[in-house]
Amino acid sequence: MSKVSYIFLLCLCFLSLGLCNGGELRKNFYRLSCPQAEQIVRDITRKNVATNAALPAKLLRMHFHDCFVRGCDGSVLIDSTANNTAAEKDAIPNRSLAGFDVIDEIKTQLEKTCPGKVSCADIVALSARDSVLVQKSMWDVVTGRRDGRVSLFSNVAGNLPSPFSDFATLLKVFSSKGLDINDLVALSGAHTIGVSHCGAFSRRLFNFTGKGDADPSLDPNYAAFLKTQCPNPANPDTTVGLDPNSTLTFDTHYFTAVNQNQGLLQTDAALLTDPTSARIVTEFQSQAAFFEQFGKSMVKMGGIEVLVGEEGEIRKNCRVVN
Ligand code: HEM
Ligand SMILES: *[C@@H]1O[C@H](CO)[C@@H](O)[C@H](O)[C@H]1NC(C)=O
Ligand SMILES: *[C@@H]1O[C@H](CO)[C@@H](O)[C@H](O)[C@H]1NC(C)=O
Ligand SMILES: *[C@@H]1O[C@H](CO)[C@@H](O)[C@H](O)[C@H]1NC(C)=O
Ligand SMILES: CC(=O)N[C@H]1CO[C@H](CO)[C@@H](O)[C@@H]1O
Repeated sequence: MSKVSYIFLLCLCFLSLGLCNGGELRKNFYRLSCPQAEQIVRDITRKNVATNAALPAKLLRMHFHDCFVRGCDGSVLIDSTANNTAAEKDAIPNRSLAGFDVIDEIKTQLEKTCPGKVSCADIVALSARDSVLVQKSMWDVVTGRRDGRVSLFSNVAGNLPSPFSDFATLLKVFSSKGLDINDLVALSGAHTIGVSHCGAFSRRLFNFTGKGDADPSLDPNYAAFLKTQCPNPANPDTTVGLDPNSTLTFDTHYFTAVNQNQGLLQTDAALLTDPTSARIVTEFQSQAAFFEQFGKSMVKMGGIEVLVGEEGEIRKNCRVVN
């Protein structure tokens, strides 16, 4: 590369601000300060997954929510207090987040082993990776994130995409985080595990276009099945698998389902409404293609607007700022 184009790229990098912050993270950040850190996270995560098969979906989604709101700074973990009665956690899209107890268990052990060294934001990033059980780790988590001191309900709207977004909106939200169309489709593939409450999609089932019908882009048999699970009005506690026939396995089945008009959320279905995105959905029916891009996209997502160096703090308790 010529010197000029190198400098140009460097400038581009600084200009795009938050988008390049992930570059300051590195592999094995805790090699000297807490050599056991990654092993402790992995052991406690795996121990909990062994008795709770629903946990990987919770931890993966927690990392997504953390990164999209104020960057991957652990702000999603902070509890509301008398002084800040509306932390991120209490915003509506967060309602069904879970797994906070596992993060606490990991943090407690890390504070015993190497006090004040390992950030909550890194714990979230590592445990998201370690919870997803495939033959081998799908990506290397770079570490060195610092914890934020702010968590606000009011930061959630606009940063986390709503499940009713159309394709253009999804792409816009992802672009604003430095993520492209490949990242959008690959990361949506996280919906190959986990569940959704009826409220996130039931409007697709009843009177969708005002003619008493279901969303015409939804497979009619699947819509009929969903109506049996989520009658109108639905029980607010009922959940349905995001990937109809394989909720617990991290595989490519989500893309098969989306391609057969069995994407559960409007945003899953929306991936077929753009030709490029639709082509990528088809490509990701290959496991090698999906896993490779998912790993890359998770690393990119894990670098969104991170705090590094002397920024932020290392929280002692992930639920409260020091
Ligand atoms: C593309 C935009 C996205 C939208 C609109 C979206 C929306 C949703 C909604 C509404 C639910 C159901 C929540 C509930 O009712 O309990 C959900 C679940 C989930 N999301 Fe997403 N999501 C998106 C992207 C992502 C990304 C990027 C990831 C992770 C990389 C992710 C991981 C998950 C997981 C694993 C679940 C299942 C959670 C569980 O089983 O408790 N999602 N998502
Ligand atoms: C709440 O805010 C007040 C005034 O800023 C401060 O004096 C007090 O220590 C805070 N309480 C907590 C629990 O942070
Ligand atoms: C369906 O939507 C239309 C248009 O908004 C409305 O006039 C009609 O009353 C709705 N039907 C039902 C059963 O809610
Ligand atoms: C899921 O299973 C049902 C019943 O076996 C089948 O009709 C449906 O097509 C399957 N969906 C997908 C996406 O494979
Ligand atoms: C507004 C809202 O539903 N907030 C919920 C967010 O999640 C926490 C923890 O699960 C609930 O206690 C809140 O009620």
